[in-house]
Amino acid sequence: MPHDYDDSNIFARILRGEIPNDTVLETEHTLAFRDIQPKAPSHVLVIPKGKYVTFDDFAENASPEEITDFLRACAQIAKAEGLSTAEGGHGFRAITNAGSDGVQEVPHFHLHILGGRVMGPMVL
Ligand code: IU
Repeated sequence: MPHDYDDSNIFARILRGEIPNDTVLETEHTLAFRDIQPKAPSHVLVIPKGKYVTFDDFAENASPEEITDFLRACAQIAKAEGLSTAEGGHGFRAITNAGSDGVQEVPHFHLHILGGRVMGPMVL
């Protein structure tokens, strides 16, 4: 079944410039901004500019260029936020919620990058 993209979702509106955001990084295919309700000292949402609903939609349907751009942007953010273990940081958690069982609130694929404190065990 194809993924139905809802053009009125809040991240689509951010991408169209209709709603302000606290941008951390923008590349050709990717936008990253601070979560408005941060769950950690560093809480960045990374989204592709393309219209992908979930992680699996993105992984299946995005171009290799979009996927590489997205992943490299994530690594750049971890570094810039001081979280990269390769740069002396203490690491981070990267998570994505997909669909109703994943409790995804915004139907535009996004990765949460969380860091700046010990995250603790995964809570299910
Ligand atoms: P989720 O994975 O879809 O559940 O996460 C959505 C996130 O988007 C959540 O952490 C919200 O705080 C965040 N968010 C935001 O940063 N800006 C907004 O305008 C809205 C939600 I609505």
